[in-house]
Amino acid sequence: MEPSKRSIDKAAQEMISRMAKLGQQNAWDRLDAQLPQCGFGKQGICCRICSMGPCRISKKASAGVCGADVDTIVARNFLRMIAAGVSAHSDHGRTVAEVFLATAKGDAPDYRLKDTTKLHKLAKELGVQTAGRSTQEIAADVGEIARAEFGKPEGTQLMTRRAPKPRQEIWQKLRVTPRAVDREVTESLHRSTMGVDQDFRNVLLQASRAALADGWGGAMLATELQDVLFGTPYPGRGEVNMGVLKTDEVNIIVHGHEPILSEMIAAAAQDKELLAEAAKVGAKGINVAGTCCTANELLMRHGIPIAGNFLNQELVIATGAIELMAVDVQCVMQGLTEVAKCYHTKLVTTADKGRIAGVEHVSIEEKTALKTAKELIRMAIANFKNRGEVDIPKDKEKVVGGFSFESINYMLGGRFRASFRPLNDNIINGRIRGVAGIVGCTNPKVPQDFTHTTLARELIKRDVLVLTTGCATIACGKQGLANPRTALDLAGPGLREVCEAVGIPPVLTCGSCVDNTRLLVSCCEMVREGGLGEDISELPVAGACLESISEKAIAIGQYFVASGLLVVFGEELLPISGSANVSEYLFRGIEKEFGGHWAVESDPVKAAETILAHIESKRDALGINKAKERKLYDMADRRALAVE
Ligand code: BF8
Ligand code: SF4
Repeated sequence: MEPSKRSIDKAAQEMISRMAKLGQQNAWDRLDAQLPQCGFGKQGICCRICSMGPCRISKKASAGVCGADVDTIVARNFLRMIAAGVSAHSDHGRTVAEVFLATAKGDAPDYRLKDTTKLHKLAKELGVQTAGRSTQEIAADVGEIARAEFGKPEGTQLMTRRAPKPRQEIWQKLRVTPRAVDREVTESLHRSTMGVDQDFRNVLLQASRAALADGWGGAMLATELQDVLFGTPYPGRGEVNMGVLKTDEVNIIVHGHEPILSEMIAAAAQDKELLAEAAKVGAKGINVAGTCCTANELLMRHGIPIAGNFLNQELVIATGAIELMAVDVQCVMQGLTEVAKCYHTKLVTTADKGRIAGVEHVSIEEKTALKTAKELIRMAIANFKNRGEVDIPKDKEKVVGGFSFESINYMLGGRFRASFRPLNDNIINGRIRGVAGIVGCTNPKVPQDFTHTTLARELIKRDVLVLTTGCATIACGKQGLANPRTALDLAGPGLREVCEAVGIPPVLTCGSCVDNTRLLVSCCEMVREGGLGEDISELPVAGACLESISEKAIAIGQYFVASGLLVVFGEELLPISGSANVSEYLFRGIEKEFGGHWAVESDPVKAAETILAHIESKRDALGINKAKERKLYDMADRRALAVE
């Protein structure tokens, strides 16, 4: 297949061609080898939960051996995907909580609590006494409470109290306010095991509860604690795409998700001794770049360049310029091992829970993290001499990263009156029609980055402010959409005016996948600020992921939906089509309960229309599309008043 059909990213196309010429395989080639893929799996109608199976639903067999019908099977599979997605984000969150706690107690000497303002806010929220206590003492209490959220024996997730009251009441009424994260994951697995929960509606209610334990629990805690530990992101410049790799420096890629490792590597790369060692082997410096969500974490906080997103991970190695790739957890393709073997690249796993057969493992531990990071950098320096031919694509784009909830608040309102008021006002007056979150992955079934960026373009053109996370952020960055200079020209007049006044691009880079919780917090603030209804479900806001690969993306989608939002997904990427009842519930029925719902659409232009129609219907319901009749004073009115 033509490289241009595989990716719209020019650098990726170049590397895809190079790999093809050299006879090396990547995810697209392996997808080709898998075709045609199993139609039962696509529709979610195969079950291998017990050994009477595997069973699949067909014209011939309308039930599994146990009698499970198609609705039960599809719903159970959906629930299991969500439980897995929740477990991934939340295990990440737990690791952060552990390092946070160790830092507070002085047991992790290489980490610091960087944002004490946020720590105090969090402490207040969690009921931790701050008066007369040291930062360390406060942090220890916050850390204990946060860690307990994963496994506490009773009570519900504390972060759910951030949600608007009517939203909390909906969850209470439906009895889906999430309890401990571990409990929700465990119960999901239990309920979806053979012979337990066999009412698809009940199964799907648990899917909502488990997903909420992610969005308003594990993932939200991951973001909050990471901000305190590593600093809350504020806008800063960065660069994205393979052109960030250097021909004359030692290139190190950090890949995966937990900033626990990458933060240390980023810090160690500035060590004078190591820089001198690099110079000794003829390298002009040590260049750290990221792929996937770890990359987003580093860009957000330090402006460290991003080499690519999910589908770029193998391609960056094919540049021949990577001395070392350190990976931790999630979205790390085993295929990396074969590509790395074709080059001098040293692939190293660092998380004990994420090893790869045949790959060197250097375990990172909180007590000795910096030392380990330095060791890894030394391995990279020693490997510099083994470089062969190098072929680095030139492509890179400038981006502005670092849009946390706090920084958006600050940008909108200013230091002394940080506030979402200007955003709400501009939504009410119609300059901005609404807000859309474009999130998630890149999938070889879809031309890489195509849907994310087309959707983003379509939306900003129609005055919808776009917030991005995960690999979608990187996709938008690569196409110049996170650069105010290039992207503002693509925005509609209203959005452009607001963005120019505030000094932000029309596509905001909000971080990694766990940082989708920043979008939830922003929604809460929009409600709290007033004028846009009493609940998240009333907001002219939607989410989309048309290139999803991951169970995590499904968990995110479900917690957005259960929080009251519309979520549009790539059609073949939501494996529920085998059950008309499950589809009907998730596309429509769920809206009556939660106010949010799923939709599927693979064409990004049509997806933009779906989102826009949703936004306009919310605006109609709020009465703000009648702003002309009940007009608020605009600048022209104020000027007229002043003249009188
Ligand atoms: O958590 S966006 S491919 S890297 S799953 Fe993975 Fe998807 Fe990328 Fe980050 Ni999120
Ligand atoms: Fe088949 Fe039922 Fe066992 Fe699933 S649980 S594999 S449908 S017998």
